[in-house]
Amino acid sequence: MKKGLVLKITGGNYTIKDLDTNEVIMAKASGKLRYVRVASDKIITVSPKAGDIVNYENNYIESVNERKNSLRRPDCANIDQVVLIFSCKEPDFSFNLLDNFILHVEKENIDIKIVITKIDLLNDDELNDLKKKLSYYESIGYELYYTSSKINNGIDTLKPLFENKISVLSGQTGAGKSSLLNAIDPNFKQNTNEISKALGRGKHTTRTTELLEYDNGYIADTPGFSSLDFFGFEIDDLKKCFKDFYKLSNECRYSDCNHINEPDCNVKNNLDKILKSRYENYLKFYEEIKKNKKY
Ligand SMILES: Nc1nc2c(ncn2[C@@H]2O[C@H](COP(=O)(O)OP(=O)(O)OP(=O)(O)O)[C@@H](O)[C@H]2O)c(=O)[nH]1
Ligand SMILES: [Mg+2]
Ligand SMILES: [Zn+2]
Repeated sequence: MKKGLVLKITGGNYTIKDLDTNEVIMAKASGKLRYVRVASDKIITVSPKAGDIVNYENNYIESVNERKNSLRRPDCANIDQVVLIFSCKEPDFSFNLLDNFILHVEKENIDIKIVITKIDLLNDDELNDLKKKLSYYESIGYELYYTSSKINNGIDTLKPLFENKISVLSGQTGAGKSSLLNAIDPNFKQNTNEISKALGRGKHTTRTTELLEYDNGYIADTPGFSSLDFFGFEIDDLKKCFKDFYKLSNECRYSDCNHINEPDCNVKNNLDKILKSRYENYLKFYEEIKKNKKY
């Protein structure tokens, strides 16, 4: 059996790269791989996704190798780092969506970097104001980068981040993921599209996850999202994945403290050091997850 890396999937056609010959070929998945198995409350997806190492023969994928990790949104496996792409304007920057994306990636325990795009659309005061707020994320361990693909600002600083890694660009639709890839390497020629003025967001220009070769690694362009659900989340996931809160929580009086109404909560005692929107988003996500659990 030959081994290949899945680069892209379009309508049941798999683009895979043979790991011995480096040849890129088209393949189909054998019947047994084309379903999703539900075991107790866990969903085990056995269909190959981008980033999977598969075993194949005669242009048919027969099995999927064990994954190091896997994301559902965007749909991708074996990721070394997720680079979250958020525009400072058009669409407007959203702390809620940023915290939500961080939560989803932290749940899979994958490294995160944050890139703020379209800085050409802000004046100096606006940009400094955003930087000040976002410095909170640096203080809790997330590297932050500011770029403009349009005026080629900050792009060179990003390039070394991708060496030898499978990186996934993920984030809000219309934030400029595909544009950023084209700025990093014009040979990528990814499709880009105006954001909708009426909806204030992107038009889902990128429809499918695609791994692009770069610097001994791969960068995945992915479809953006305007919101993310909490499917499969437990309150415990939330508490762990807000890693700034998690660090503080070992000094909460109760070990199962939710950091909401409990007495002697070390998170609440430190609210003056936590970005206000971050705690508010925590509360919103808490309510959402609880609501989902009721059904
Ligand atoms: N002013 C400005 N516009 C940008 C910049 N980067 C991207 N854009 C514009 O933003 C729009 C959306 O860019 P895309 O690259 O298609 O966004 P995307 O994140 O790939 O969107 P989806 O594929 O739908 O998720 C396009 O009209 C781009 O020209 C930038 O740095 N500055
Ligand atoms: Mg795109
Ligand atoms: Zn607490």
